[in-house]
Amino acid sequence: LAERARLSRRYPPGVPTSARRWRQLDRPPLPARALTAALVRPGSFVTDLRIVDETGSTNDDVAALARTGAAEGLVLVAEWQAGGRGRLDRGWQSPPQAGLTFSVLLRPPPGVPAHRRTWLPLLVGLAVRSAVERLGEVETRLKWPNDVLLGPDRHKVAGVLVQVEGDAVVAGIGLNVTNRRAELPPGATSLAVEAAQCTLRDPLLRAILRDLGSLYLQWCAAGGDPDATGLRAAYVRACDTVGREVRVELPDDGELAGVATGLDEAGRLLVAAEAGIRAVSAGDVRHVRPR
Ligand code: BT5
Repeated sequence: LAERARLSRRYPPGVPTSARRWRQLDRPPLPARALTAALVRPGSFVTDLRIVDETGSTNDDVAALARTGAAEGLVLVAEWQAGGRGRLDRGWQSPPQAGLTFSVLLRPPPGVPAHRRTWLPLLVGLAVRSAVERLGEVETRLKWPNDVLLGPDRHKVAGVLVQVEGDAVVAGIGLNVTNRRAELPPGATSLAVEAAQCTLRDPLLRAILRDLGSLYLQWCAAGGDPDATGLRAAYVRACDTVGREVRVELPDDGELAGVATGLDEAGRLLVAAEAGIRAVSAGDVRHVRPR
């Protein structure tokens, strides 16, 4: 009854909004006020937290806000995205309030050279991984460049989409939380499907933003150096791709087959192929498949 009363306060009768679709007792909305109180404080990494019921893509919205001069640390969370984006021409789909879909605005300081910004997708993946492992009490692996894998079949539980917008960088994160198997595309999983200890989006969002803030600020303080901060080593330890035979699909160039031997100083995957060692960057890769 209390839950029903709360929902009818949120969506009072006579408000014919699509919000009524969101009434799902097992998928409560994010508590905007409590989250803001916990995350937006003087000196915090998060400077502005906005939660909307619905949008096209949070990455598009934050990119637009970046163009108008919005400050670093702005976070936009959508309870549902009509046009969630993956890399290249792919999409990200998740039912309302089942997962976390949000974007964070970063403005790396001038002390971080542009060529080191390519570490950001990997840094964000590490932050999502550490938060999910701590709260979910599960073990995850990373698939280069930006997938977080979970469960015995190593299915994708989270994806990261980082885009550059002038001097700013938009880091988008999609994490499957209570998604049921039938609501997931092939090869995907969720924290609920894998029986993780925590399937509450509120603490998960807090933990991801805390871990992202601390990793990112350390990295900025080190001028983006991937070794001074231990970022390269941490990524390689967490990553399933390095050390494997892989096939990499390149949009223009066909396919590259070889052994992934490591990451170069820009976070590119080094693939030892017949023709020699080649570095592939996240933006140029369509797919990496372990063989
Ligand atoms: C990604 O792309 O994995 C990056 C996804 C980033 C999504 C977030 S949500 C908030 C922010 N706003 C946005 O518009 N985007 C970001 P990629 O590596 O290209 O993988 C995309 C592929 O993942 C798709 O082609 C599907 O096969 C698969 N996919 C789609 N929805 C999924 C889901 N919920 N869980 C797992 N895989 C999914």
